[in-house]
Amino acid sequence: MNTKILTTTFLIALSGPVFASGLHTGGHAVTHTDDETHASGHAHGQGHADNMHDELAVGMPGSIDNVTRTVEIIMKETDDGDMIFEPAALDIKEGETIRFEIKNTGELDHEFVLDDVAAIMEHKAVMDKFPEMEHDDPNSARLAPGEEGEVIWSFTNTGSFEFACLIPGHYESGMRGDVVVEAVGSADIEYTKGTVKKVNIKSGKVTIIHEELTNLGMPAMTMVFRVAEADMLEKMNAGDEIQFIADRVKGKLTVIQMK
Ligand SMILES: [Cu+2]
Repeated sequence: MNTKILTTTFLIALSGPVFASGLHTGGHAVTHTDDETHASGHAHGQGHADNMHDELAVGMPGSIDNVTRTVEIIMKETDDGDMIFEPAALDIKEGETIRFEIKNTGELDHEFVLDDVAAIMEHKAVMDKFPEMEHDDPNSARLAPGEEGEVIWSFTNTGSFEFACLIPGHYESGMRGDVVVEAVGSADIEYTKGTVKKVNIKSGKVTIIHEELTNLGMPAMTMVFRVAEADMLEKMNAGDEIQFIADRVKGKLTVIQMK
């Protein structure tokens, strides 16, 4: 009960500056403020899996049906007195839905909170003040020694994020990890250099003397391409040096981008 009284007091006291500045989205704070009138029994974090305010910079709660990958995360203390996550760095592609299978193999309680760095820092400051607080948000899991938990998260945005244990003292002892979410594709395909030999507006084709097209596994040669958009042809003249990306579109070699 102590925790709940504290939580409520804390929400009344802090619903302004701390929450509004991004610990959670604005709507989150409003939800709790409304709850005060009828719900001393509402633990912090309850009742908002069903609203759209769960979307954070780092993404949003995912559904088991859309999981693209399972990542096991171990939380524990080490013999030299550190506290760690294993692994402590994750590379994720934008659009992935990850099922974090989290295990506390240590001898103390630990938690896994996934967020952007600024929100982690604010959240941490609150936890340092109110160590009794327990979180049950979709982006977090708190586990007793030996316990296992799960967070399913959909990474809808690119960027650098963090996961951390915000139980006082744990972050300082090493309990944090980096999450980098990268865009899919854009870095994989590079522009190829070529020289326009002939443009045939009527047939919608262009002949290009090109260097190796690595994405198609095609050596340097002179070839006829279609274009993805008709106005590309208007920008091409015989003799132009261009950079382009080609791919198969409906089985035909097509210039899909050009600069
Ligand atoms: Cu911890």
